[in-house]
Amino acid sequence: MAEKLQDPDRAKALADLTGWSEVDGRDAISKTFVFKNFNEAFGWMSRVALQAEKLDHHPEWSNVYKTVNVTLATHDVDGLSELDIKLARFMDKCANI
Ligand code: H2B
Repeated sequence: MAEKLQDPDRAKALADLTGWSEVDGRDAISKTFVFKNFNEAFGWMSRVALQAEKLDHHPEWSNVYKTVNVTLATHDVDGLSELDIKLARFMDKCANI
């Protein structure tokens, strides 16, 4: 079972991420990824989906053409856990950020 991240670990983990924002009114983080085209966006989503299954940790996301809006939170703990940080890092790595 994932554990909810608490400060100072939470603050440190968020400070190490690039381009992720805290969501208003909710213990979650979000980021908008913009790719060159739909193929790039959907290819990235496919790679992330496989990793999400492996981690048993799934993003909230939506896609319009080359843009993917992502929110990460751990529903089981109603907040952020290390799994969200792992998945955020994987998403950034796959998007070459
Ligand atoms: N994804 C996310 N983002 N949060 C969760 O708490 C979560 C999940 N729980 N994927 C997993 C699945 C859980 O429901 C299964 C039973 O392990």
